Amino acid sequence: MSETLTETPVRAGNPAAAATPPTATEERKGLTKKEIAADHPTWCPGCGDFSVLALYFKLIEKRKMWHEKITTIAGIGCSSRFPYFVQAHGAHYIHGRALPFASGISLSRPDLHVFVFGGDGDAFSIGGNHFTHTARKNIKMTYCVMDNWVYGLTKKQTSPTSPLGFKSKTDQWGAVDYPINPMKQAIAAGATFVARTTSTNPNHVLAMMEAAMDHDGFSFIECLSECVEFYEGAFDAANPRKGGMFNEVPKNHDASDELEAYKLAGADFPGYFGIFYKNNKATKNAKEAEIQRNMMEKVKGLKDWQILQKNFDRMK
Ligand SMILES: Cc1ncc(C[n+]2csc(CCOP(=O)(O)OP(=O)(O)O)c2C)c(N)n1
Ligand code: SF4
Ligand SMILES: [Mg+2]
Repeated sequence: MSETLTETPVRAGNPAAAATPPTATEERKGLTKKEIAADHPTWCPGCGDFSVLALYFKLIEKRKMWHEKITTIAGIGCSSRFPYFVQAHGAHYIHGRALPFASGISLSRPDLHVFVFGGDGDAFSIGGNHFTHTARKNIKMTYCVMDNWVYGLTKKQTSPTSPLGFKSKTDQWGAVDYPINPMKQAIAAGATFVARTTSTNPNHVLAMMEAAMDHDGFSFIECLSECVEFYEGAFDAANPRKGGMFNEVPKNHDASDELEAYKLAGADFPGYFGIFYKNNKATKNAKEAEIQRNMMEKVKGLKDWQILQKNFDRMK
């Protein structure tokens, strides 16, 4: 993201303002972790979500971002409490509806980067359709799904990523529904950046967040984040400290190859970690900005009321 150091006022929907280069001579410093941390997180001790939050702070500090250039959006769930803990603009929105809310911000504020955090239930159950459409429209934002394979906030129901046989309050005899594969889902839906990481590998989480933020389009990260309360040990097989394996995406993987990415996504758990897929397609943001530029050209020199009148005259 090259605009993080600009102080140029940007009017909503004014693409010309967004193109203004950053003021490199600016003396204002970026935020420190201390400045960006709000309330103490209310998560259970040991929850994987702590690590994701700490790395988000690190990202903000490392990339020298300012309050007005960050916005943190979430739906509902333990993971979706995220924006409460960030001392910047953000919203804890409706369950499953974080993406449409974030889309509005992204499309009207090209000068900032929108981050969305949430859970597997929020993303793939109630928010499943929003996920598909935001991905296919390639709306610029970073969506980090903190996948714990369970509904944590509501105390252990089966989620769309819970594996077969998982015993929960909604499946007392073990889950019978086939789980979705978030990586396959994201690739198939048209996300232009698809990565996978795990909260137990901080350097890797930070690297994925940075790469996602720098991507001009809809960037999706599946971040395994253990719910120590309702699904303890779910990701041990992906954690070398617990005897598991952390396999990075092979060095020779061609991330521009959709089919290859899909194959990687099909590997048995713990699978691979890294960038599976990356494609530089035009964003909806860019397309809408162009439409707006053309429109502004057509009405050049006219006052607002004259433009309005022209529209009403045309509708007659
Ligand atoms: C419309 C609506 N339906 C259901 C709920 C109840 N509810 C709150 S969070 C949640 C699931 C959370 O699971 P997930 O998104 O995986 O987040 P986690 O708590 O695991 O981080 C549900 C079903 C709600 N708040 N709103
Ligand atoms: S219930 Fe699970 S997901 Fe929620 S805060 Fe506790 S450990 Fe984390
Ligand atoms: Mg969950």
